[in-house]
This record gives sequence, C-alpha cells and structure tokens, in this order.
Amino acid sequence: MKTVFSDLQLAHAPLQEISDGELKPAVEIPSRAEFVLNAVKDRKLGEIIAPESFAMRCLHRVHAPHYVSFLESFWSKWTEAGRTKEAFPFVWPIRSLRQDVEIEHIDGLLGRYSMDAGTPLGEHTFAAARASAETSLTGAKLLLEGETSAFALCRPPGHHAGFDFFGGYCFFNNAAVAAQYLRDGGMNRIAILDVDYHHGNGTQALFYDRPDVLFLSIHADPKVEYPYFLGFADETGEHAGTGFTRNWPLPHGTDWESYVPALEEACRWLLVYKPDALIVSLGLDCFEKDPIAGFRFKSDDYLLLGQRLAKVGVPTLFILEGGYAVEELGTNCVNVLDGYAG
Ligand code: OKP
Ligand code: ZN
Repeated sequence: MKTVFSDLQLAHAPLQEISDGELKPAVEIPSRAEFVLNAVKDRKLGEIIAPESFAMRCLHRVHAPHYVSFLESFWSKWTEAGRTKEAFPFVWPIRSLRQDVEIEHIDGLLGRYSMDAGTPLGEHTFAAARASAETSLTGAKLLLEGETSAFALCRPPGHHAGFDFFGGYCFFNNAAVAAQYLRDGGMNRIAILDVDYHHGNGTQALFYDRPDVLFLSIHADPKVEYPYFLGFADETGEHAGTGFTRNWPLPHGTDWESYVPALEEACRWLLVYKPDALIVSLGLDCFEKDPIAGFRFKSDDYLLLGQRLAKVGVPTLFILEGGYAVEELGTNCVNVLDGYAG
C-alpha cells in the first residue's frame, strides 16, 4: 500500500491549547505524523510519495470559498492586529446574536469561522492544512488510477471541519474533500467509515442530505464527550440523504469486544450500499493510553480492525484523523494498515 505524505504538514506546530480550564501543551503536534511515518518505514508498508498539487477548486467543492480565504489571510490579519503568538477564538455568533453582519476584526472572524476554542491557529496553519488536504486528494487519485488501497498520512486532521468552520484541531475536511474528488472522478457511491473516538461532525454535516456519500461513525457518546452537539443515534440523514447517515455512540470504557457489534453493523451497511470506494477516517484515539479519550483498545486490536475492513472487499483510502498517544501512534496506525494488507 502506498503512503502519501508531505512534510509541509509539520509546519503547523501549535504550542498550547485551551483544555479543562487551563492552557495545556497542545496534543495535535507534528511528532504525531513523524511517529506514523517512521512506523510506515520500519514495517515496510510500501512506497512513500509526496502529494501532488491540486487547484483550490477541489477545496471549494466542499468548503465555502470565503472560509478558505479566511484561513489563507488569517495570519496577516492577526499580525496586523498586533498579535504575535498563536490564536484562539473566544466569541461566537450564537442564538440571539446577528449572523448577517460583515465582520472586520480578526477576533470576530475567528468566532464566525470556528466551532470551539480548542484549536490553535498559527503562521503556517493554512499551508499545513492545505498540504493535508492535498495528501488526501492524492490518495483519492491513487484509487481513481486503480490502486485497491492507499494511506493518506494527513495532519492536521479533518473530520470536525465543516463547510465554513474549523474546530477539533481540524481545518479542511480531508475525508470529505477526497470523497467529493472520487465522485467528480466518476465513482457513483462513496462510503465513509469514521472510526475516530470523536464523532466526525463536519463530515456528517457535509453529506447529511446526500445519498451518494454514506456516512457511518462509531464513537464515544456525545452526551459525555466532544463534540457534544452531534453524533447521536437518531441522526440518520435528511431529504435525499435520509437513511444514508448512521451513528453508533458507545459509552466510556468501551473495549474491542464491546466495539465489535457496532463495527459488524457498520460493515453490514457497507455490504448493502456496495460503494465504489471506502474512505476510512482513521483516528487511533480509541487506544487505551490515549491522553484525551476514554476507550480501551489495545495495540493488537488495531490489527483486527484492519483485517475486518479488508473483508469488506472495496477499494479503500485510509485517512489519518486523531490519536494522541504519540509513542504508540505509529504502531497502532500501521497495525490497521498491515492487518488490512494481510
Ligand atoms: C479531534 B479528533 C480535552 C479537550 C479535547 C477537542 C478534541 C478534538 C479531537 N480536554 N478537545 O477527533 O481526534
Ligand atoms: Zn478524535
């Protein structure tokens, strides 16, 4: 299996994040990608290639052009306001505040285009996020060219990012951009299986009214876990997309054994839907030692996950999402890919 990776992605290097009422060391850090890359090399998974460049049009198929421009111009606006360090939003246009005003100040823009205060932005965030999206696009292109699997080593992750907002360490929705690219490349039905510990709210929302992209997600119950406001079992799609979203919220403490029934159900949906391609939003934060999550996967369980996904028998693009136990991240990630490749 080929791996796509760009070291431009390492340039986004947040120092701190707002978490648990404190400024804490950031967890979505460049070394995550380095650990995964080293494991890909050590375990001889296959060739590692750099992403191609893609027109902005590919991002605009999924994200509002004004949102993409906001990210592109963010650092110059931030520094014009006299700021020198990384940025966090702190005010949002929620219920009773106006959505229709034109915002000039960067602090207002940050609130307009974000879902949380937990996602730092810096000088190189746009460049890294763009490289991350191009990494997933290159992986998708490999499938269009006939590869039966590919691994997009993406960072920053994508599944929380929506049409016009960032959050949850995500800026461009890599899985959604790849799914749309596969559709535009002639594939008729795409399935996305999101196995990150957190619900992929951005991906779900982007395809909620569409039958051509099936979204399946197994994750921690949003009643007690981020992102709190989406990912419940009664969300099954709307309009033409009715029935093409499924969520399996699971309790804190879920281990592999109690995860398998949900995974089997998801695989049954894949069997019925018969997608031309499967995109796996591959978060590794169900791992027992993950510092921000509450499931109990062991490293070997990730081999089983890969083996199970191989049995689905559909061309598959793996896209890296979360996973913050950095020391074990490479092993866990490549266990899935190795399990898949057999
Ligand atoms: C991104 B991905 C913990 C704060 C957690 C947000 C988590 C984003 C997860 N105190 N903040 O889905 O792995
Ligand atoms: Zn996650």
